[in-house]
Amino acid sequence: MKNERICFGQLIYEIRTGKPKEVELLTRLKDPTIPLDSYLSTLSKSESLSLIAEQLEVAAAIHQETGLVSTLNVPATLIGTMEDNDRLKTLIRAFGRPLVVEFTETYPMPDSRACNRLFCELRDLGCEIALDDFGTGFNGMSIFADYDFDIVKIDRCLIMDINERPSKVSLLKMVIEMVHSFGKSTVVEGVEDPDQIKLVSDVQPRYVQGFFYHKPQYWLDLPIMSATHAAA
Ligand SMILES: [Ca+2]
Repeated sequence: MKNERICFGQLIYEIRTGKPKEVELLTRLKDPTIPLDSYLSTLSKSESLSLIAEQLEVAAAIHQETGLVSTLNVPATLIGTMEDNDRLKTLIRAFGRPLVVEFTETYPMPDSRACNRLFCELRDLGCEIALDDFGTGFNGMSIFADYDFDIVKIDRCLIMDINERPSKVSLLKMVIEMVHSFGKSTVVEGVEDPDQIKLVSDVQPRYVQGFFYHKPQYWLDLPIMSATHAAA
């Protein structure tokens, strides 16, 4: 059916143990001819909230079956009026389980006081707050001082070609150490091959995700779900 959504997931692994820690839920469309980004950009706030409600149902099923925490992409447009914030909080309060909420780095970022107030309220509901796609938004380093994120997800652009460009290893190391010095956690995104995972592991982010482990796939087909189903 046109515009019918499917929920995909990609596991996020802890570097120290090599075990899956969280699962990022991702929207896909059944009709592959519709570009996803333009579809998502046309959603009204109400439609974005419906999409989040759908993903929370999946997050609840995954948590119930595997204990894994889900991470959801929430558009920064929902950091708006008190009414928008309340609608988001109502959904998350009803969900009632631990959750990670990712906000993509945009330029310019919404007002830091409004963001931090919402982040604080979401934290009270059991959420951790992640900054998504760091390295693509041209906000500069002050973003870490101004915005109260718990987790920084480092965009794949910082590790692309890292095998051929040693200077990128130094850059990644510097970013990770700086983020950790602010007391925040790190996820490196887009790790694709064994050489990259070796280089990335050496600079010690907390978590990694990428094609090296697996491509995003329908949530019921995730390795962790299949293992649970096979064991059942
Ligand atoms: Ca994301």
